[in-house]
Amino acid sequence: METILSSKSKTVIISPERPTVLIGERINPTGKKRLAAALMEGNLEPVRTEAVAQVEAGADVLDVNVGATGVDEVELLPAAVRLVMETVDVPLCIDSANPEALRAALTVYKEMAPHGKPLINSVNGEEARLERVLPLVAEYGAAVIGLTMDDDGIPATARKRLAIAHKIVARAESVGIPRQDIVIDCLALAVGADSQAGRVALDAIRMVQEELGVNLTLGVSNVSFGLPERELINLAFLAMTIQQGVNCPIVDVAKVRPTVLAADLLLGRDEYAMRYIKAYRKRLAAAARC
Ligand code: THG
Repeated sequence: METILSSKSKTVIISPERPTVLIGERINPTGKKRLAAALMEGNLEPVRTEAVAQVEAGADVLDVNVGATGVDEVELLPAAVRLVMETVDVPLCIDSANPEALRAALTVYKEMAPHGKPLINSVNGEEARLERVLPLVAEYGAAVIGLTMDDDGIPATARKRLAIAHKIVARAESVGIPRQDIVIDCLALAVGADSQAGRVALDAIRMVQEELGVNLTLGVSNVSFGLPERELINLAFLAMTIQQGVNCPIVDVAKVRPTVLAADLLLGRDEYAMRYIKAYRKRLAAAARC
C-alpha cells in the first residue's frame, strides 16, 4: 500500500515496506506564543524559518497549521502554504479544521505545483466533516488523514476506533478516493490522565493496519502531556507505534529522527544500516564544526 505525495519536484512514498516518513509538526502555533503573535500580525517570517530548519533536520513532509485565536485561516493558510512552497521543496500536510481554508490552500498548492499532491489533515468520522472535506480531497486529487473520532468524541476502545476507520475508508472510497490515499490516525491521549491511553492507541494501530492495510500517522506528543521528561516517553512510544504500523508520524523531527532511524534499522528497513550511519556521520560533522 503506497501513499504517494509530491511537491513541485519531490515525491515521497509512504509504505510499510519503506523507511518511516517524518512529517514535521513545528509550523503550528500551539504552545508557541511567539509564532502565534507573529501569525496574528500576519507576519509569516517564522514560518519560513521553521520550514528551512525542519527540512535541514530531515523532515520528508511539512505539516502547515496556522490555527490560533484571532487568525483568519482562510486568508493565512494559503499564504503560509505559498511561502513554504517558495522556500522548500517537500510535499505538505495541510492542517486545518476549516474547509474553506483547506480549499484556499489546495488552490495555492495546485498553482505552485500543478502535478503535486498534498496530504489533507484532516477528516474524522463526524458526518459534517466527511460531507464537506472528502469531496474537496477528491476534487483536488489529494491524500487525506482520517482521525478515529466522531460526533461522540474519541472512543475509549481500540475496536471502536477501528470501526470509525472502516467508516472513513468506506466513505472516502464512495466519493472516489482510493484506499492508498487514505492515512489513518488512531489518536494518542495522555497516559498521565488514563493509564491505558498508550495501550489502546497501540492496539488500534495494529488492528487498522491488519484489517484495512492503510498507512498510519500519529501525533505522538499528546501521550506525555502533563508528565515530567516528556521527551523520554515520546521517544519510547514513537518506537512502539512504528512497530505497530505507524509509518508517517507527525513529529518534532530534530528531536526524534535518530530514534526513528534506530527503529527502522531494528525492523529491517535499513539495509547495511546505511541511513543510520549516514545520519550519525552528519551529526559528527556538525559537532566538529561547533
Ligand atoms: N494528529 C494529526 N494532526 C495533528 C495532531 C495529531 N496536528 C497537530 C498536532 N496533533 C501535531 N502537531 C503538534 C505541534 C506542536 C506540538 C504538538 C503537536 C507541541 N508544541 C509545544 C507545546 O505545546 O508545548 C511547543 C514546543 C516548542 O515551542 O517547541 O507540543 O495528533 N493528524
